[in-house]
Amino acid sequence: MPNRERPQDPKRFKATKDQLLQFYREMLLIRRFEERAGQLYGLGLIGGFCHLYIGQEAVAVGLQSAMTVGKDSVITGYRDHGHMLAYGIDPKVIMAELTGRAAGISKGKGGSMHMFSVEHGFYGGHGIVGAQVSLGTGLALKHQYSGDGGVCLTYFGDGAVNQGQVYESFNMAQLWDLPVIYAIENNKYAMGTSIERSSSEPLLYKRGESFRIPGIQVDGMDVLAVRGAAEVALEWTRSGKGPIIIEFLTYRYRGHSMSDPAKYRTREEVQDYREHHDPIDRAAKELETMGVTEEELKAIDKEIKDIVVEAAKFSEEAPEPEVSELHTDVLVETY
Ligand SMILES: Cc1ncc(C[n+]2csc(CCOP(=O)(O)OP(=O)(O)O)c2C)c(N)n1
Ligand SMILES: [Mg+2]
Repeated sequence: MPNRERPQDPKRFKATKDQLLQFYREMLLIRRFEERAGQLYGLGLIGGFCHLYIGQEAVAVGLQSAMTVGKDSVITGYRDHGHMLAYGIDPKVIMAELTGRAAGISKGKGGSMHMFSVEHGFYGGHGIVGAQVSLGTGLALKHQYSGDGGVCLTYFGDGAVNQGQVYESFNMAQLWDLPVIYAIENNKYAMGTSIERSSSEPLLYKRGESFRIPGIQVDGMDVLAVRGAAEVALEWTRSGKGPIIIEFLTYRYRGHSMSDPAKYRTREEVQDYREHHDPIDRAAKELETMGVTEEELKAIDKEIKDIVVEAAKFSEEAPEPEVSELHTDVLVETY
């Protein structure tokens, strides 16, 4: 019988000081890592595409904090460095992948958009908009089939949401009660196209209605609201009720990729988000009310900067892949 039950309304997560400090640290790591990646790109050390996650940190950090590495799986598009950092993957091997070095997580052959770590249950890193939705639904089928209790967290954007394969996936996921959380990161733009220009139904959490998939909308600039929604979604999927959609209202501060003329939005709009809705500033203010001092926050900043400096140094000094690696990992088998 089709499911008509609704998930409960998510509540803002009541974090302890230590939990919020951890979220703060992880968001700051993503911010500083991405800033450094932007600089390395400018210096010509990173080739190809590079999509930064700056502004959206609370989504990956809040969601990943509720997942179980080793049991659950995660898949996303090309804006993937932040998700990997939030999943606890070593910044050094991510940065080395960006600079195309053999020590990179995809041996320096995947670059910014194609990073994987099966060990962490991280299945990429996909350049084809929307492709990760059907793949993520397949990963959920694997969890169900093998009875491993895992859930697949499938991220995609407000642009990907208009892709046809998304709806074929929704249909199957609901029909088979697959354990998948569809996390829509609505940062209001798909390259230079605003959601108003592209979507006849801009309330993206409703996109599962014709498949009877419940959806909730959450402030994606508030890490505790994100974590609260993650708890509801996990309870729903883990108890066998099938898929759920969460729409995160978020914003990217930088261009779509490093080569973006940014003519489709005003500076004032970006400034407003940076000044009034920044997820890291918000967490810092909340930590201060919990008794964390400015000095303690500065010490964390220093600690994070050191990690990023070390990752950048590693990524610049590590050797490039051998020429003999050019034809490896192209096909699973040799023909
Ligand atoms: C199938 C396909 N069509 C078009 C593109 C070109 N493209 C790359 S990113 C992008 C926009 C996607 O926007 P969104 O889903 O909102 O994700 P965001 O970049 O905002 O994270 C497009 C159209 C592509 N990579 N794949
Ligand atoms: Mg978008």
